[in-house]
Amino acid sequence: MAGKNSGKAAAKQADVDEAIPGKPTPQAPTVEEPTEVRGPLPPKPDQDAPQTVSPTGQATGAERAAMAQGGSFLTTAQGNRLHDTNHSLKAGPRGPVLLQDHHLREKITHFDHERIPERVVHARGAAAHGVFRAYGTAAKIAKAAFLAADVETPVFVRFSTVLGSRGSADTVRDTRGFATKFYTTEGTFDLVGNNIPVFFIQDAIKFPDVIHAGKPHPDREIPQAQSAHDTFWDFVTLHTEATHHTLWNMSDRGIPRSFRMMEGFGVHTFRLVNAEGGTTLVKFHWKPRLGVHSLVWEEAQITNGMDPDFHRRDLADAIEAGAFPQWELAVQTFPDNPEQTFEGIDLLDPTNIVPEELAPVQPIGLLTLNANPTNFFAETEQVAFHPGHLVPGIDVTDDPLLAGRLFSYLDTQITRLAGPNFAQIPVNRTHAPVNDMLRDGFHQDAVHTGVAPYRPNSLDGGCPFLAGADTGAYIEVPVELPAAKKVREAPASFDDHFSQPRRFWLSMSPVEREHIIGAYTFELNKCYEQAIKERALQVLANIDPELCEGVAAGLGLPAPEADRPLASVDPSPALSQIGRSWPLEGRMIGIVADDNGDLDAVRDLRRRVLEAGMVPLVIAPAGGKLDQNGEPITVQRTFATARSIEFDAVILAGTPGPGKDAYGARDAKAGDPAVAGRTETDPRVLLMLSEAYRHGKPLGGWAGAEEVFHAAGVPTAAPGVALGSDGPGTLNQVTQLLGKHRVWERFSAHA
Ligand code: HDE
Repeated sequence: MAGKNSGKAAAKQADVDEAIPGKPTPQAPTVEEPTEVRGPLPPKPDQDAPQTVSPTGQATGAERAAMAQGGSFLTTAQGNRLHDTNHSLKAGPRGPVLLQDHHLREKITHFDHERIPERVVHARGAAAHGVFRAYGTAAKIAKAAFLAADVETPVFVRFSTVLGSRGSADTVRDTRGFATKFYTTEGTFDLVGNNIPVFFIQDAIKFPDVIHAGKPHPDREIPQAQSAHDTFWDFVTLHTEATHHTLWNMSDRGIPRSFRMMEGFGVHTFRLVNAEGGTTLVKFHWKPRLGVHSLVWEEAQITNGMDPDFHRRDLADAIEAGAFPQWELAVQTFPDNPEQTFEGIDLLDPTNIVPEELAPVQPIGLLTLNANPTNFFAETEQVAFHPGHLVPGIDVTDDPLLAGRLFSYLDTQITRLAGPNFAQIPVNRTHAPVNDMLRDGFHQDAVHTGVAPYRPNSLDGGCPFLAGADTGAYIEVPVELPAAKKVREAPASFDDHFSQPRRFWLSMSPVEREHIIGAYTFELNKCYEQAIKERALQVLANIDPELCEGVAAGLGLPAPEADRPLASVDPSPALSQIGRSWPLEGRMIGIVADDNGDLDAVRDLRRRVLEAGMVPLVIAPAGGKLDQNGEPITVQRTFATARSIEFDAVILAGTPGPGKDAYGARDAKAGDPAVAGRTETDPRVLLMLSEAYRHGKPLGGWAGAEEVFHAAGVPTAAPGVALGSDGPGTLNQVTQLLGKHRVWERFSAHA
């Protein structure tokens, strides 16, 4: 319709003047309806909606998706067919390359520009597509269409670490990003959260500072993706508001077992608005169906070397296997009082949580991730989140950290995605109709029609019109603000930096406290500056003397006294990760096997592990198949490629009988000089068992397994070592143990 009016560009000036509001417009067309909005931009033919091989085996366009290109012939970007892409055009086979080789120039030029700047933070990430189904339980407090009962909304979720570069390892000690893009019918809503519910700073103006402190040192650019260095600890001990977030980072939350097994938090307090205009303050939570689980520190460090893509692989493998990760979206609700506090907790201070025991976490919908991205760059790398992408029914509060974020995300994409049109990139395209007046700019893909991208106008029939509350407009809540002076100050309530950390510490079980002490001790021992270590101990003394003394002992320094009264707070049991049993879907069970052993038992064990929804990985001296007489068993890991970190539990299956070499003889046969002539269990198997034991993982075996455990230094009477009489019985014991994630009794401080 806009195009229809373009002929009016030649309208006489007098007609235009008369169309301006306020002037009589006798000839102006009467427009009853707004211009037809155009639908979301369709994907380009070569950028169809992401397709993956369906995890349940129904391939949806898989053949096409599996190929890098469509069509039979290789072409240039302009569609000219090519007959050679391996030789440059030369003056004779040994002669100089000719400048006129347009294919060479196009190929190299395009390659030269393949990289874009990585994200300034959260550069390392992995993502998946999915669907969010609302329970309708939030409909009374939020009018957002996607929160109404049973509405299904497509989503794209990106998980990330914060400090590391794009190629850094996954299992570093760090906060994890948990950013969700909901493609709702009313426009895109982004919930850009983290796996830790609080933040280091209370005011966005310090964000460049905290990130400069956490990133590698500017001279040598080391260490990569680590907080264990002087500048980080310098910052967080000088800005004690960072104490709470730092404590969470030093807890097991800083090293999640899997993206599938971590919580997510919106961090800030948001304001929900219902159809009647009533408002409620809320904090958003994501609750994983598989529970909240972590690695242990040594395991995380080994993983960084053995499998730096551990979390990325885990997410993709689980989805491909059909073990779709799920989270419930939930809210804590608070009355929208003018003080914006709840039970004395300042809701505008992003270093605070509200304990679940004070404000229950109420589920409002279910997120299921069910498809891997088709192309990492197109989707995971180019996705652009923004906390300001809001829909009617969800508004922001005056948290000063959130205010800075509302500026930063849009701004950063302009550099990262080279211009202001990144909303047109397929993964960023809204699923709601678009009718904006934004024009031109780098990478403008739309061919806009009409001549009047301004309002009001007379040339495009006065369109587009503006919506009101009854026609789905986003209208900010008209919050009343107290009369105030313009100042650079924080409220006095932002000064309490220790009572919330103390609550967290008191809520931890003994083994979790032991891990926290270990983490602080490790990180501070990596610092060079004595003054920083001493300042850190003072901060810890203000949280709790046991914490401070434990770390001081590890640093070889005296423990200072608290320089203020310790806060009197109740623990929040919900903060502990230990004590419950959880589903085991997608857990990795290492099955150590050998041609020498009972392969029927190995086959049976594999089947039972699969039936329990877990993943069996057979580990044997060499690759290929284990095959005595029956159906061959595929070997997934050899003694050289396996390491304990990959498995949640290890079972010695079908141990060779007495007098036979257990797990080792075949290597010697395979001619591996490192083990030639060995007649004992391969040391790599022993290492795997002793590591798994040290990391609190369930171990199992039967028949001759006891001897192998002894050789590995694993006491068979220790908790969590399941010695059964056969495979099924052993597996039963192992799965019981695994439901609690780890054998906590193995750590010196018991849960
Ligand atoms: Fe971010 N943050 N952030 N952040 N953030 C970015 O935006 C920023 C903060 C979070 O997977 C950047 O697109 C400021 C809190 C996630 O693409 C940037 C402040 C929380 C992601 C930015 C914060 C987050 C980012 C870099 C302090 C949890 C990754 C690239 C005021 C609630 C999103 C980008 C993805 C990314 C700014 C603090 C979460 C620079 C200024 C608090 C999950 O715009």
